[in-house]
Parts: sequence; C-alpha cells; structure tokens
Amino acid sequence: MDHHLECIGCRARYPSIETAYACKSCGDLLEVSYDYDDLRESVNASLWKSRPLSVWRYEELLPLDKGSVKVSLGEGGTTLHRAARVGKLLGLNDLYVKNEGENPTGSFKDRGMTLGVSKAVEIGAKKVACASTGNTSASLAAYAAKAGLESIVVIPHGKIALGKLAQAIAHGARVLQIEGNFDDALKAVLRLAQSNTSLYLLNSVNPYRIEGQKTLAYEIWDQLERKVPDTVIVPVGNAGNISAIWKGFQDLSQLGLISHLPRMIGVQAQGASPITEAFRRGQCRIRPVQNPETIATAIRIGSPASWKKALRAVKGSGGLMETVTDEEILDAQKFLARLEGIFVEPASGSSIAGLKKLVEAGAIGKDENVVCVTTGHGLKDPEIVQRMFEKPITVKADQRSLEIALGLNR
Ligand code: AN7
Repeated sequence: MDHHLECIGCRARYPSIETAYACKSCGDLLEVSYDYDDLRESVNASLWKSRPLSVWRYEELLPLDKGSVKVSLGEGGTTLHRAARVGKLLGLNDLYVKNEGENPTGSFKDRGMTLGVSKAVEIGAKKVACASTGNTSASLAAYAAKAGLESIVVIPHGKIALGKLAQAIAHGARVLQIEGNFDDALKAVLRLAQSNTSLYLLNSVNPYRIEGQKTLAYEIWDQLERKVPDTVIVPVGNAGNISAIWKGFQDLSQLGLISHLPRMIGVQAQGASPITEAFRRGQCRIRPVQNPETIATAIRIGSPASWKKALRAVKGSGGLMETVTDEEILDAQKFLARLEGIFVEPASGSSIAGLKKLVEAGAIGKDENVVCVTTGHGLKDPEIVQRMFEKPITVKADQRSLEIALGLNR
C-alpha cells in the first residue's frame, strides 16, 4: 500500500522500505504518512461492517503491500464493556472499558505485532527483536513463532511479571535479561539493531507497530456505533499506545468519517511520570526519570521513546496527563475486578485510577462518554494479587470447619 515514512520533527521523508527507526538528519521518530486523497478512494467504511471486528477489518488503512502475508493470531475485536457498576461507583453515566487483555497474548501489543511481524516477513527479515517491560516480548515471541522467525528479547532482570516472562520463554524467544531497567534495555537493543541490520527491531520506535495499534481507535468508534467518545483514557509507559490511538482518530477525521476528535488523557505511575511532569510544567521536552519505580512494572519507564508524539496527542486534543500512586492503581485494579468481572494487570489499573482521580477533581463530567483502555490481562502478573490482596484461608476439610471459617455457625 502506498505510503512513506516521515520525521515527526523536521518532516524529512523516507521511502516506505526504510528500516531506520529515527530520522537520519535530526534523530526524531518517524511516522507512517499517507496521501489521504488516495485513501479516501480506497476506503469503503460500509464494507468494514461485513468483516469481523479485528485489526484486519481496516486493512485498507494498514501499510502492508497487497499480496503480503498477514501474520495473524486473531488480534483485536476486544470487547467494549459498558461499565455500569464502576460508573455508578464514580458517579458516571456513560462509562466504557475497552479491554485489551482479550487479545491473543493478553495485551494490546498484539495489534502492533501483527502488522510489525508481517512487515518483517515482507522485507525478508529473519530475526526480530525488542526491549520490553514484558508484554511486547510476549507478543513478539508469539508472532515470530507464527511467522517462523527467530525472536530476541531484552528485558530488565527480575523486573518483568512472571506470566509475560513465561510467554516469551514458551514461544521460544532468546531471552536476554540485563542488569538495568527498560530504558537501558531499549538503548542497548536500538544500538544492536542499528549495527546489525539483519535484526528487525519491533519496539514502538518502529512506526509500523504504531499503525497496527491505531486500530484501537477505529474499533472504539465502530463499537460506539460510529460515534466518537468525549474522552479516551490510556495508561502511558513508553507512550506508543496513546500516540497510536490519537493517530487512529486523526485518520478517521482526515477521511471525513468523523467530525470531531476525542480528548486524550494519559495516565502515568507517579514514580515513572516524566511526560506528566513536562505537561504540568508547560515544557515542550521531558526530563527523563533516572530510577523509575512503580508496582506497575509494565509502565516502569523513565525515558519514554514516544514522549513527543504523546505530548502532541494530549495537547492537540485538549486533553491532559495525570499521575496515580501504586496504592490508587491497586485499588482500581481491585474494584474493576470486583464490580465488572474484568481482571487487569496493575498498569491497566492506572487508567481506571486516573479516571477516578479526575472525576473527583471535577475534570471529567458525569455525562461525558468516557472510554478507559485497559491494556493487559490480570493473569500476566498473579504475584501482585498474591502479595497485595487478601490471603486465602486454610481450613480442615469438614463441614464444621468450613462453617466456622465462613461465619455460618451462628
Ligand atoms: C499492560 O511491553 O512497554 O505507553 O515493553 O504492557 O505504549 O508503552 C509495555 C507497555 C500499558 C504502556 N499497559 O504502553 C513493553 C511495554 C501495559 C503495557 C503499557 C504497557 P505504551
């Protein structure tokens, strides 16, 4: 499909086959760019309704060549849950949760990986690699397995959730644990990919990943019967996802399919919140956090690669950035699980926690149509629940003991 890559800073243009992850003249990130006049002719939005809700429903808006293999595990098509009970708790009448934990490997990363790994196959790469706080590595490993490619993942030692590590190992990735945090891992793997061109890097600095992830916006719009929500709330770590969702809504606008844009709200964990800091100070650059710390290991990122795209999304949409504490994250994870039956990992709890905080502060109104994106499944990180929630009671296996334990003996 016809497209090119464009620098988000100096707007230098590169051909679509370019495998660089940064602008050669100014070093900024690249993004995929289209001629929307052409796209308007090839897109038939009523045709989409005849296809299953999924990433590939929108294939005319995904930059893969006709005839290229789509490496798919059935990604996207996640439920947009009407969250009436959490809405009631918070005093909101029109709240939805887009639960990305329902993806094949349990996180939104699959949307980007289906396209990213398809791209890797299209350009003839044999090895794919990423740095990860966990979910990207799980997703990359699975899609690489499906495509028959070798996968290499670089992770911070001892700092990724058990379920995610198990996935990467199970799918046969070569797992390298480094001393250091995610930011160190990303720096190392970027350098590795830049000097070993046989490695195709699939972190979100790869603009094709972002293109896959933008389908989250299309699905929300489709599931709201082609209406745009007032507000979309997203957990933010490396900041690829919020940038991707914003790009998705902008596509719909460029194509004339929607007449206004939602407000984008990003939520970071307090110990890892350089973008929120910059937003609050009105600065146009972030100051990286040297030692990011949060219980939400997925978003334990001090130097987010896509900070500039994220600030543009938030500012350009009239949105904002918020922070939440670990305590608020765990509280939200728990009440979402108990009121809605939706079990998410701590990083995803942050969007719900941010919502609660913003409603209480009056920044979100009770009749606003709000979509909270929960990004990863709760089973990714069972240790958090074991450690932080109630402990099970051990009892003898007789009726009397069970009754005593349950308070049924009065
Ligand atoms: C559940 O897996 O960065 O702001 O390496 O796993 O797009 O980075 C994960 C990020 C939110 C933040 N929720 O998204 C990785 C990684 C969950 C996540 C985020 C992540 P971005």
